[in-house]
Order: sequence, then structure tokens, then C-alpha cells
Amino acid sequence: MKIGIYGGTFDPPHKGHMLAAKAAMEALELDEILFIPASIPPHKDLSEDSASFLHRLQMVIRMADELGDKANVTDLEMMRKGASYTIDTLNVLQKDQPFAEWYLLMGTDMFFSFDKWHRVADIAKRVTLAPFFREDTDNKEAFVAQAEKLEDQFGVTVSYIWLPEVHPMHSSDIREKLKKQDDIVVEKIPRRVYGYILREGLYGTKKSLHHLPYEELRAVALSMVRAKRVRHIEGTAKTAAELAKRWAADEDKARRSAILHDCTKFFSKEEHLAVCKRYDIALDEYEEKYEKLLHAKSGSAIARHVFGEDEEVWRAIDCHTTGKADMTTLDKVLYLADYIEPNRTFEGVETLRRLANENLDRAIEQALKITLTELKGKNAPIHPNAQRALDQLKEVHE
Ligand code: DGI
Ligand code: FE
Ligand code: FE
Repeated sequence: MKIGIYGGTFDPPHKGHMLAAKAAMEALELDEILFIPASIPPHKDLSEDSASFLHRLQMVIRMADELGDKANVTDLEMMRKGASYTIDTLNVLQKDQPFAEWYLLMGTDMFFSFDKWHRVADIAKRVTLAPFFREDTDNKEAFVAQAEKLEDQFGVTVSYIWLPEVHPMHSSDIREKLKKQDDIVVEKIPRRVYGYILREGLYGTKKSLHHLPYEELRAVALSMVRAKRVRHIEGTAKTAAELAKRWAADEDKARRSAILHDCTKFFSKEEHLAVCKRYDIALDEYEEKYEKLLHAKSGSAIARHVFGEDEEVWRAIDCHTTGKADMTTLDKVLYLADYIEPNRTFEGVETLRRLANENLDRAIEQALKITLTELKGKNAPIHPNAQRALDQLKEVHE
């Protein structure tokens, strides 16, 4: 078991960190990479415009989520009072996993100051040092000399990680650009980290979330869900826009409702109920009981009250799971887009996609039939709105 430890302030985490993490995972064949946001770094003072530990932790969680199952985050340094020293962190981690091989990932500055670290000799016995070598900015001779010096002095093994691409922007530049609302920054940080920053108004970004431009809304909405949900939501937005065009609904509203439709999908039951209570959303007995129905209610409330979306948009989100009688074209577009977006693979999805292009109502009727049959098979109760939607659509041609 090889574990890489990647500590830092991550204020904010950016794509440079991701590239470095990927390079380390590959070069060292790591089984796990563990990000450790520092609480109070001993080597540098946090700048005034920095984010709190909890915000940095949340951002790192979002970055790590992009890197897959091998990437994890620990809040271990939050608990510690005073300065956070690597040796203390190692003590805790190695007690948990005494047989793992440990790699300490670090940037150039850290590598060159390593001999001055607190209890450096102890650290050297327990880890392999894995400094990042940036090909176009680091000096090869100085680097090799430092590695030899540390090896001689402390008996530590150095296994450097070669970074061919240097990410030109540092966290401090990113904070600066965020404050100035410079769009260039969007390319430098993972979208869901950017969304989190906007949502929380970090680094002097604007506070209001009402009527965000689509790209910002997209980032914020996606920052609310896990990475694995992103494809489905993006797929739904794409299909919703296409269906809106085909059936003369508002394309922009279709896209906005779709990007938000599952934004509360990862809320706990308590969170759904808290949102509904806060915004006076009355729940019926089905919604109270079946959590799957709740995300449409809480998602709609958030779209309305947090993002200030138009009524048509939050109403479409409100009925996206069950459907209802008298659906508007936008309601139908979202319902169907959710059902047939490109990542859906169930039997009959191709037929349904064709039907969606020929006859919107027949397609919804078909989708409802499939859902209700499935629910009956599982002995799950059918929401009256779903039944009403189906009955009404059937009436027209029976
Ligand atoms: O959020 P998604 O997974 O993208 O899709 P969705 O919002 O349509 O949710 C689908 C889930 O909702 C699926 O597991 C079935 C459930 N569902 C839909 N209609 C009803 C329902 N569950 C019950 N009990 N009753 C319904 O009428
Ligand atoms: Fe949903
Ligand atoms: Fe969905």
C-alpha cells in the first residue's frame, strides 16, 4: 500500500495542484493520495484575504472528488491547536496504517527548506520525500545537490516527481484575479471549486446568487453535487436545450432548470426538510415518506429563493420527478430531458428519444408508463401527481 501525502494551504486549490497530484499518482504508483489542508502552516502566514479552514477543506474535497476514488481528504489538521507540524500528522496517520509506504509530496520551496523542519530526522526515517521538479522553472543542479545533501544528512530517500507542465498561476494570483472578477481565473481552477467560491462569496467575489449568468450558475449548481452526478446533470441540460428548441420552449430557461434540477440530490433527509421548512414548502404524505421525491421540492425551493430563478424554472424543477397534470411545455421538456439524456441506458431509451422528437406528449406518456410499471414492480406507492399526469395524457387519444 503506497500512500502519498499532499499537504498545503490550498487557498484555493487549483488545476496546478491537480496536475501535480496526477503526476505523483502515476510516477509513484500510489494506491492513495491524501490531501491535508493545513490549519496554521508553520512556514507561512496566511494572507488576510485567505479562506477559513472549513472553506478550504470543502474546496479540497471538491478538487479531490475530480481525481477519482484514490484521492481522499482529511481534516486531521483542523483539530490541532497551534502550529501544524508534519511529524504530528505522520504520527496520527502511521498509527492507523503501520504497514503502508509513505510518500511526502512537496513543492520546491518546501524541499529546499526541509532541513529546517521541526524534527526533520524523525520525518526522514518514516517517509520517502517526493518533491515536485518543475522542468521549466527549477534548477536541475541545485535540485540534485539538495537531494544529495538531504540523503547524506538524514538518510532520507528522495524520489522526485517530474512536472513537465508548469501551471503558471499561483493561489495568490488566483485570489487576486477572483477579486477583480478576471475571467481568466475560470480556466485555472476546477469548475466545482469555482462554484463553491462564488456560492460562499470567498476572496471578495460577489455575494448575490440571484440571476447568475449561466456559466456561473452552472459552476455553483455543480459545486453542490458529487462529481459522479455531473455527467447526468450536464447531459440533462444539453438535452433540455435541444428539446426546448424542438418544441418552442425557452431554451435558456430549459437549460437553467436542468442545471439546477438535481442540485439537492446529495442532501440528507434532514437537510431537505430544513430547506422545505425554511421556505414554507408544504409536503404531502408521499413526499414526507419517500426521500427520492424530496429533492424535487428542496431543489425547486433553492432555485427560487437562493438563485432567484423565474417561476417557470422553479416550477419545472418542482415536478421533474413525478410529473403532474397540466404540465407546461417547459415542465415537459425538463421531465423528458432528465429521462432520456445521453447517459441514460435503459431498454427502450432509443425509442423514447425518437418519440421525444416526434411527439412530446406521447414520449412523456411512455416515460410515465415505464416509471409507474417499475414502481408497481417494487411495490412503491405512486404519487397522485404521476398518476394524474398519465391519466390526462392517455385521455387525449383514448
Ligand atoms: O433525480 P434523478 O435520479 O435524475 O431522476 P428523478 O428525479 O426522476 O428521480 C427518479 C426516482 O424517483 C426513481 O427512483 C423513482 C422515483 N419516483 C418517481 N416517481 C415516483 C417515484 N417514487 C415514488 N415512490 N412514487 C412516484 O410516483
Ligand atoms: Fe431528480
Ligand atoms: Fe435528474
